[in-house]
Amino acid sequence: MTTTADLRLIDRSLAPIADKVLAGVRLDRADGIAIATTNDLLAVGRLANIVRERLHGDRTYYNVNRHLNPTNVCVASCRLCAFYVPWRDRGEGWTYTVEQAVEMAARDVDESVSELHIVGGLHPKLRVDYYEALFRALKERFPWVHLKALTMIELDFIATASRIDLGDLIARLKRAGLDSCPGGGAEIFADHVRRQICDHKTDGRRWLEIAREVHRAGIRSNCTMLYGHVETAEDRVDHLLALRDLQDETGGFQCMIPLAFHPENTELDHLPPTGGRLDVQTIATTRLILDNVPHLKAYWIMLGEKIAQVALHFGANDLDGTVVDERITSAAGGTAGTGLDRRRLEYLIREAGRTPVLRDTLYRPLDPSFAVSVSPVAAGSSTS
Ligand code: V47
Repeated sequence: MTTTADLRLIDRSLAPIADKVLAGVRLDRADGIAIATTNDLLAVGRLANIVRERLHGDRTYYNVNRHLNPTNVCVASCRLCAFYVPWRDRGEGWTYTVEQAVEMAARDVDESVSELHIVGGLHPKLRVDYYEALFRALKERFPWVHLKALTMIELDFIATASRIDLGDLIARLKRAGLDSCPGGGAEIFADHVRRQICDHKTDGRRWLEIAREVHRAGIRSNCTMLYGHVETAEDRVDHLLALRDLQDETGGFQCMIPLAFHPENTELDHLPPTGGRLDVQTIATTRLILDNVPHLKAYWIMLGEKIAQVALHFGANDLDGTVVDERITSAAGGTAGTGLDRRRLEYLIREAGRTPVLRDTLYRPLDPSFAVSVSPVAAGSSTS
């Protein structure tokens, strides 16, 4: 059994935190700030790895998924975002009809794909009936595919634009085929940060309220944290604590995804991209503070293949999926590529010394023969 002495801490002030982690005692805000700011990066990584291996052993999950973005027209104009086209320039963006969206999905979806990840801009003309029709049409064409769709921000906007109650919206979308919700749009909950990076967006308190309603309706969701812009370590820890409180209440979050800010082509392009130290220290801090969300994703699209591999030893137990047509990170200067072959994901996991497990969206292991990849993206095509 590992003891605090075995950890050979360079930063001795981490010893009481190490004692707690080894004893399975919950960490508090001050602990979070200490682990988010210490220079003893390897100690933080070792601690997060202990928690990761306690939960998952060597198992590292990935899925075969596709992204679908029905529109990039958005009225929110977030400074952090390079994906959107503002409403006044909507002619320069795309907005698919239901038929076009299904055809876009059909380009890339076959029997190997278990999940469609569907998010888009806040388009004032796309109301509840559009999303109901979209989900029904997708389910009819691809009945085996799990629809992970609409962030808390989109749900809030669609309910308002459709002039219906949030509870009714969720119930209608669920009947139409919504299976779970992705974690985007959480950014950093602190108002002073949101004012600088996404001032017209649903605020942090409301994001949490909507997630609570989604979970109450029996729908699981993911959660995210966008880091590496104007926020402080305290803001990150407070964000994680707010998610932890809600998870204590609902148990509805299945996976957390820390998202590395990409500044290119955004209004925040004076900021540098995140460095490797912040990336892995944020993964580790997340694993240690957010102790009640089972899965932690190192999203290879945002981290790049190599940092994502290292993150598998700093607390992460999932790489996300094959994706194929990613548009949000690539618009903001992401260089990791927009899709990976399943064999490449398995290679990255094995090369990191872990055991790949093909999963569905709800983390049920799939028989590997389920998804013999016929993805058009060649193995090793990533530039990272
Ligand atoms: O909602 C936007 C963020 C999110 C930028 O739930 C940016 O399984 C970095 O939420 N730099 C979309 N991030 C991605 C997302 C996600 C990805 C993978 C899996 C899951 C899941 C969710 O990315 C947005 C926003 O929070 N974002 N612009 C940017 N420039």
